[in-house]
Amino acid sequence: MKKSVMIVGPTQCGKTTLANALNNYSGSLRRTQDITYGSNTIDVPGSYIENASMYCHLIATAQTASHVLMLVDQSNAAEVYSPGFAKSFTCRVLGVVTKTDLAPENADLCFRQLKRIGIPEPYFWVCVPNNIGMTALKEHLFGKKGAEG
Ligand SMILES: Nc1nc2c(ncn2[C@@H]2O[C@H](COP(=O)(O)OP(=O)(O)O)[C@@H](O)[C@H]2O)c(=O)[nH]1
Ligand SMILES: [Mg+2]
Repeated sequence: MKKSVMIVGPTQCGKTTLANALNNYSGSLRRTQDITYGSNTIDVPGSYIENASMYCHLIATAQTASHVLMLVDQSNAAEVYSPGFAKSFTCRVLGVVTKTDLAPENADLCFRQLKRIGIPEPYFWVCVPNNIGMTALKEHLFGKKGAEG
């Protein structure tokens, strides 16, 4: 079975937007309360990281993932992850900063938050609507060939 990329982050941080881009899907955004399986992605609702009681489900779901992307929204850099949380996953964890077109003054907060979660560098700084940082992220996840489609 092909392994997917699991996307986690708080509500409204841009998970579904990023998932659609990684699936090369350009349809409308849907608000979901459930885990959404795309061709390459597992889009996890914000409630899973906003409630510590859901962490076990998150970790179980990650069993089918090649990578976990932990998103931090540059426009709203509130702390949402427990310190060291990235260490709960056995697959590779990547730190992704979303909405880098907004609130550049929060960039350093985002960087420090990813560090505190326990994610090693490099981090990926993206703005999906402007197609910033997406080639680098896709190449990292899918290789050069996979980044083209
Ligand atoms: N300015 C800006 N808005 C974004 C970006 N990515 C997503 N959004 C917007 O942020 C809102 C929430 O995005 P969504 O993908 O639904 O977030 P989710 O709740 O994490 O799935 C939507 O209105 C998106 O259009 C970005 O890079 N820049
Ligand atoms: Mg969503």
